[in-house]
Amino acid sequence: MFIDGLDIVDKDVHDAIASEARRTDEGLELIPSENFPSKAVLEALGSVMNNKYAEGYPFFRKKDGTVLWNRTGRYYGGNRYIDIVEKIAIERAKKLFGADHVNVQPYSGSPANIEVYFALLEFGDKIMGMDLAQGGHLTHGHGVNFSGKAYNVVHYGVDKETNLLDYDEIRKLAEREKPKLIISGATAYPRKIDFKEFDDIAKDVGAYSMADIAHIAGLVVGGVHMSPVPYMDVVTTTTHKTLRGPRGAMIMCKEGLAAKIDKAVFPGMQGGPHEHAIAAKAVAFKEALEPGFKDYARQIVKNAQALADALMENGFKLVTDGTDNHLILVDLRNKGITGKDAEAALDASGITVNKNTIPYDTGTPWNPSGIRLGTPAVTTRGMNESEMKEIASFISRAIDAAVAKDEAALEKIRLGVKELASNFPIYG
Ligand code: DSN
Repeated sequence: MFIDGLDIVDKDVHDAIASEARRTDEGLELIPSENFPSKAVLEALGSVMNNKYAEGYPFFRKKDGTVLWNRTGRYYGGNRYIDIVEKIAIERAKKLFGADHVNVQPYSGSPANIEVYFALLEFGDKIMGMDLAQGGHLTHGHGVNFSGKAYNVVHYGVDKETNLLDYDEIRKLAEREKPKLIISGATAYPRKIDFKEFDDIAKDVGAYSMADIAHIAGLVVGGVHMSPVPYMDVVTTTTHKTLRGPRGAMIMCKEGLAAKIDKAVFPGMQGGPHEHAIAAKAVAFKEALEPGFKDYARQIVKNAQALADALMENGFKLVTDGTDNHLILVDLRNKGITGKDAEAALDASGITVNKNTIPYDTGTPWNPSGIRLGTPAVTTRGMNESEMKEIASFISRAIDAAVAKDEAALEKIRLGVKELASNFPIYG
């Protein structure tokens, strides 16, 4: 039974998957939150670990908080191999980030963040996070999100002149508002974040500190961004962005918060953990512990800086005039094109980016004034600074062609992109 492959069982889905593989192979993925995990990660993800229910944990926590690693804490039988894998994932994650405690069960970044709030706060408590419109995340208190509805939110943003975080202003806001939790971390901030300063502010006003390092986790592991783990009460991250694992997330915390966090994840928010994803996380953590991962992380930043410089040479205006990390926020207002139209034109040229608001944007999230680019996926393919110059030239020509409504030029660029991409196969 069940021995036929996808091509026999479901041609529609098979063909769509094959087309998606071709799209990524022939194009350039520049969305900063995307990446290509290894075949080994994908193999674990598509394994029999998918089939098992394992509510609970691979350890038993006694009422007094003592953790017994030699006793299972599962509510279902048959979990001896699942326990092996989840324990490996936890141990590797702890080693990778130097964390006291790690919960590897969160399904993704948004659940992970909500789980932290659920663990540390009462509904209605005050939280402080970065405004989505200025580079934060939906779950950092946006009004349309659960975080903005269940909690009383105060937002900080970036300085209007410099577009940088202003820690004095953030401190003043925290002192005035006295939030119970201060969230740091961003999805569209091209500069380094001083997590120690955020933690100092939180401690001084009696708030919990939390960093969401979803975007930069791989850079933290690679030593090219400050780690918040030594300072912050809690750190969340997805596992699929710069960290280059499967889609998923994890929560790291100080030992004293471990029981609260675990209880908020299960049974507080989630049921059965996705053990196939946890197996794939374990594989990705092993890869990230290899010395070569640091070279990859360093190259992501070098590539982003080379791409930023080349874009500026091509007349693009960048928010903060450059980048220290993996991402670039382009302000398109001097180019006579919106983020939405630029995204479409680049897509037609085989270059995938996403439209994005820039700080103090007068456009809307659906049609903003910027685009967001990043280098993790092209770095994984083995590209370096010289390819970044070529990519900047493709982007510049595509934007000019879009403004001139020159579809033939877009097609020519697409062929050039395809040729460049063909030298860097993704899965061999
Ligand atoms: N959607 C992610 C991003 O693209 O930044 C954040 O969750």
